[in-house]
Formats: sequence, structure tokens, C-alpha cells
Amino acid sequence: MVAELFDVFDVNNDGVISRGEFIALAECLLHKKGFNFSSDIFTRFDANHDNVISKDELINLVLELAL
Ligand SMILES: [Ca+2]
Ligand SMILES: [Ca+2]
Repeated sequence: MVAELFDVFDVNNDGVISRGEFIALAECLLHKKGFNFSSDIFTRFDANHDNVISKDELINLVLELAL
């Protein structure tokens, strides 16, 4: 399920969620849950600080925020 989510939001299919792609994902998912997008969320879940969200990092986000 997360994999599907990932593919939907990885618009350019480069295998990672960039900051721009993450904004679309956050607006779509987080807003419903009452979270506002902030770069804090991105930074928090970009565990290896490479400035993109990998599939593993997205899984952690989904689990932690219970999306
Ligand atoms: Ca991408
Ligand atoms: Ca990362």
C-alpha cells in the first residue's frame, strides 16, 4: 500500500520523493489528518538527510503518523 502511495507521488519516477513531490503528498494526506505541511516534517522523516524521502523513509512516516 505504501509502495503504491510512493509510486503515485514519485511523479518523475526517480525512485525518491523530492521536497516538491512531498509537498503534494503532504497536502493530500497530512491535511486530512490535521497536520499542516511544514519542512519540519520533511526534515524529521528524511532520516539520512539526503534531502529526499526514500521508500523506507515514507514507510516510517506512514507508520508514525498512522496515515
Ligand atoms: Ca521523484
Ligand atoms: Ca532521505
